Amino acid sequence: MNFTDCLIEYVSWRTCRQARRVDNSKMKSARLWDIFCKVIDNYGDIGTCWRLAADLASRGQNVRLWIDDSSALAWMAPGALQGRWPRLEVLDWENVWDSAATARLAPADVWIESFGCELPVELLEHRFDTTRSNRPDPGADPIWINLEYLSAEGFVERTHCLPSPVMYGPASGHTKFFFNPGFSIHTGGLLRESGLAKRLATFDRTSWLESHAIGWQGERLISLFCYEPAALEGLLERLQRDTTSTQLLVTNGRAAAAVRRVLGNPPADLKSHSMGPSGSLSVTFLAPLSQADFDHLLWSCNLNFVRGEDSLVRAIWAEKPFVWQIYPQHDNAHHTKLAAFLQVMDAPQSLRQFHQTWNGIDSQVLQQPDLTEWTDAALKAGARLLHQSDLTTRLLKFVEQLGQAN
Ligand code: TRH
Repeated sequence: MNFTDCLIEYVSWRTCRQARRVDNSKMKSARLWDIFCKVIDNYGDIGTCWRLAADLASRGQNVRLWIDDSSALAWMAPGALQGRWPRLEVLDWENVWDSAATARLAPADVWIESFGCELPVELLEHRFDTTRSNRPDPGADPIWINLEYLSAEGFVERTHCLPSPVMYGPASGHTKFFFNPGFSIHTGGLLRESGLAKRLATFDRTSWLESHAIGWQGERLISLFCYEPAALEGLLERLQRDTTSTQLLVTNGRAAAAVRRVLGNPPADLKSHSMGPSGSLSVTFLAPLSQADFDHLLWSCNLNFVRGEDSLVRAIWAEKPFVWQIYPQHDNAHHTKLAAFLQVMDAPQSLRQFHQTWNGIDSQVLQQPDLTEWTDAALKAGARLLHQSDLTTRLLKFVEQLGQAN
């Protein structure tokens, strides 16, 4: 496709997008979705893809999650690898490359290519190569969605839903569509499953803490999910000196390793540690939690430190104050992304300053958290966002529109 063709396609798509409404009488209720996920590092890619897969399946869609390293699902979504989640199947990415295995599978109605993971050539050949005898029905090409990372920056609205024509390779001439998660009604929105409000309203903090063997005497609880912030030592010092006693609940993995380093690398089996005058700060190291229990952790705490995009969204829905450590990028692009998010949050100055220091954008002594002001900001932003429809609802509608246009 040359540049003029692209332009024509773009203009006709924009016009179409403004004019078309979903015809509910023609709505296709259940589709087969392939979600493709490559784990780069950390848990964000798999965490988001699994959450989307589970949410789609809970709404009656049939979903296959293709993933190159599914090991984290063992604790993040117990039963997922054993096929115990209805309408949801986890498949090994390596098999996508095996055209014989792929040919045996029913062709999907929708492809979700997550976070630029690039679909394997063999799969594209199988689906689009007109010379192949076993090619699935060419009239039923998949609706191809490019799922992007969450951001509050301006480009998210501008590029949401835009077509991205494929210019070369076996899929040349076909079109993917951007789907951008975001914080406004002109974006793809935020993942929020249907039963969340009810779960939150009936949550019992005391029993959850007991069931996880977290001894709690009514002290302030703070959760810690982070990378290796330079200000971590400053946080532990500040909490020790505070007149209010605190229990810091440290998540498994990089956060725990970072805290252990500050504590001088105590034995690996140390589960809790007290510091400061008369134990004003106690540190508890947690086992890996399921995504549901990760929510419960956030709901139990008076302040949550989160990192990456998926835990950020869960912190917003938790109705508690939170601090975000954004995933750092080499060119410091995350500074602009963080500023855009704080703007959307309408964050007070004290919270903006704390984020600057926590994210290493400045090297000030870490400030005193202002939980009253931060709680107010978190509740207001959460309430604003709750009024908007969730990501899966918007995605289903978008796919429906594209399906009707075909
Ligand atoms: O793990 P992350 O830092 O993921 C990051 C970011 O998404 C980043 O943008 C991306 O580029 C990079 O990965 C590759 O943070 P995130 O996004 O919050 O994902 C964490 C997931 O892990 C989330 O789904 C919650 C889940 N989780 C649990 O289920 N149990 C746990 O005990 C913990 C600590 C996390």
